[in-house]
Amino acid sequence: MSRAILAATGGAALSQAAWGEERRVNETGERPLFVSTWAFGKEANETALRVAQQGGAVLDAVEQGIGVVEADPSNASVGIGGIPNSEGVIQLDACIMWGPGHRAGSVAALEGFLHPISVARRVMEKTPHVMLVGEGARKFALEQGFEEVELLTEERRRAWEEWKKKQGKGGDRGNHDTITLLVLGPDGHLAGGCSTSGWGYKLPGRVGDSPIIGSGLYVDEEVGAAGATGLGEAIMRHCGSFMVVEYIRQGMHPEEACMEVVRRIARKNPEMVQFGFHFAALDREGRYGAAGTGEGFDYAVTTPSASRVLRSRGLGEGREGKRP
Ligand code: SD4
Repeated sequence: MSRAILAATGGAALSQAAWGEERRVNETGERPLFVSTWAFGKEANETALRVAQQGGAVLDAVEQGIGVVEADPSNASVGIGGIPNSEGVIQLDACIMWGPGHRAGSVAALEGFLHPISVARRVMEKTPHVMLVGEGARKFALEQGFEEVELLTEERRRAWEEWKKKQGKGGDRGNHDTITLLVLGPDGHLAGGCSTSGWGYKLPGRVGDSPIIGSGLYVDEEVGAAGATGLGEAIMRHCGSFMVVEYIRQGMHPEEACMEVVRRIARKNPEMVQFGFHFAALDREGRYGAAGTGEGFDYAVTTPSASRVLRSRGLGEGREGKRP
C-alpha cells in the first residue's frame, strides 16, 4: 500500500486491520527496511539497522549485518563452520550490489577468509572488475590485508569424514541457509549482499547462484532488490533474482514476484522442487515479500519500529512443478 493510500485510509491502524499483523511493517513504508533470508537474518538485520542508525553507510550496514552470520560457526552454510566441499575444503561464495551506479562485486570459491562479503565489497570498490574466483580471489584478499583463517571446525571435519565413509559422492542438498540481505536505505537507495559456503560436499570449484549477479542477488535502484537461497543449480539456470526484480518492474508486489519465479522454475525443472529454492524481495516503496518451494521458508524483516521472522508463501507440495 503506498503512503498516499495509507493516508487516505487512516494510516497504519487501518492498514494493519486490512492486511493483518504480518504485513504491518511493510505497509508503514518505513525506512530503513531490511529483508533477509532465514531466521538468522533477524540478527543480521538488527546489526545492519544499528549501523544505519549510527550514521553508517548503507553498504556498511549490509557488510556488517552479513558479517554476523559469517562469523557464527553454528551456521552450516555460511562462513566459518560451513560444510566443506567433497575434499573437506570450505569454498565460499559472496556478492554485494549497490543501487546507485548499478555497481557490483563478487567472489567465488574463495578459501580461507572469514568475511567473503567484505572481499566482494573490495572487488567492487577497488578493482575495475565484478567477480574474482578461486586463487585469484585469495591473492586479492591477501593484498587487501584480509587475514587467512581456518574455516573448518572440528565438528564439520568429523561430519565430512563420516560422509566420506558413507558415500563420498555427490552433494548433501539438504542444507540451504545462505544469508541474503536486502536494504532500502534511509535515503531511498537500494543495496544487497549474499554470502554462503554453498551446498555441502559440493565438487571442488562448484559455484552456486549466490555470487552470480542476477541469480543469487539483484538490485536495481529504479525498482527493487531480490535475493535467493536454496538449490543454486535451479536458481542460476533461470537468473532467478533478476527475474523477480523484473516482475516487480512490471507492477507485481514483491511477494507475488517471488512466487511467480518459484512457479516458473518449478514448471521447467520440476525435478528440482524437492531440493528447495526460495526468494525474498523488496521494492522502492518499502513493500516486501518472499516465496519458496514446499511450505516456503523463514525470512526476517526489520525496520526501526519492528523486527520479526516471518514465513514466506510456499508453492505447496510441488504440485505446480508437475504442471505441463
Ligand atoms: C548454493 N544457494 O550454493 C546456495 C545454497 C544455499 O546454503 O542456499 N546454501 O546453491
